[in-house]
Amino acid sequence: MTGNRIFNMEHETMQGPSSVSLKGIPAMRESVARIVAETPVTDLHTHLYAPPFGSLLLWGIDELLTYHYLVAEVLRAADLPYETYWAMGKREQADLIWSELFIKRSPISESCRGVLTVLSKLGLDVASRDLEAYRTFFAAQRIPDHVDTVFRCANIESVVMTNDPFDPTERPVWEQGFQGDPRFHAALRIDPLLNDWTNSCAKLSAWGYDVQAALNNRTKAEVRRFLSDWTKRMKALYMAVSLPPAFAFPEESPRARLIEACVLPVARDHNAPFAMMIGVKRNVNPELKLAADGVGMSEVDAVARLCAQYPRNKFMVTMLARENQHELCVAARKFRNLFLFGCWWFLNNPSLIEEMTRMRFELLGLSVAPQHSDARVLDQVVYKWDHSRSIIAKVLADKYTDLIATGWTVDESEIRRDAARLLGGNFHEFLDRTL
Ligand code: RAT
Ligand code: ZN
Repeated sequence: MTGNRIFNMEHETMQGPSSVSLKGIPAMRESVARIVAETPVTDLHTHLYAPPFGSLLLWGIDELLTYHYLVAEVLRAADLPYETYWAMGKREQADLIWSELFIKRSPISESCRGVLTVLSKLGLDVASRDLEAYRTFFAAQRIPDHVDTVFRCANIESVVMTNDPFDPTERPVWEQGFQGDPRFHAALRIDPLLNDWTNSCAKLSAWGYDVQAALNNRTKAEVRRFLSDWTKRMKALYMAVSLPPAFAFPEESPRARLIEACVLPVARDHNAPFAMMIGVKRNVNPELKLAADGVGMSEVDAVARLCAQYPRNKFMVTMLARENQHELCVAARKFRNLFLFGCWWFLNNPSLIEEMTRMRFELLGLSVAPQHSDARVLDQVVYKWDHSRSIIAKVLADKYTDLIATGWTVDESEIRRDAARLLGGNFHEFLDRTL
């Protein structure tokens, strides 16, 4: 072989492997891919904000490049002290990430590839590798028009935000009476309350709630009032928390006692699910700041005990460790009040999404929400959903292939119905369900 062969789109040939020779299967696969792409999504967990939240809504190329998933990657690749990176301005950090992860090496990681998918879907010339041209494009966009463009491009109907009443930047927007935006639903995020009761207790007290560090009855009633006030103020679809691998229930800890005495009763009153995202080891390497967190195996039994003990509460659960997924699926078979969602964070990679989606379909049929985006930057929903949709379509088509092999028939209206369930319908149905 001589020279440096260059591969580009013009010369690419796409021939998918087809081990199935049944007549009609290739046409079915095409229909599934098209229908899944055409089905609008309700993205049930993101870190996006509606435009009135101002600078909390991140978007554009420099935000895409400095996504914390890529920060972790650049600080492996680049030979520079952590503090040098953190002392840089955003644009300079983005330049470094572009140079180290896209130019000096091929951008094959899922987070790098995601940036390219976004650029390509927004109509930019990825082959040019012209970062300044991308900056010029984004500088010409205006929020909220850009929100419409991105939602259209990702075919998203609405997203659920992550709303933290303890966040000093976000809190005032709610207090000033943010009236909501049908494209951005709220979720009441209560990590500080459950994972750091000592500091949160002081804050609640400063905000006029009659609470004390000792969780006496008065304090519990006041925490319930706080949760209820914020659920109503935000019109929150659910309450949510992220939890460490060591999460246990029941337990003599403030967290478990607050869940039992405050979170679950308020959730029941509002018929709202309690979402638990379990398995994150916070701050494994503090030098990485937002990118500092890791993963560990968790106790599925803690989830099962909650579901068994509180059959009238609804639980949404995602776990971060790959090793927990099978046991979690089996737990969901046992409890109708347990709804599994998403391939969270370090699991949001094609090989793992495919494995998890296959396992969930095989054990739970269509009764899950196979994905959420976790997008922190508006434009990311374009890649997160493009990549996930094609995997969901592939696995779904494999399952239909198996059905067709038995003599069963599948028509387009049924494919449409199933896709609508997976990309939003199941979530809405679970929200509406009364147990
Ligand atoms: O996926 C992420 O961006 C993480 O940093 C976390 O925010 C995680 O998804 C969470 O919600 O805690
Ligand atoms: Zn998240």
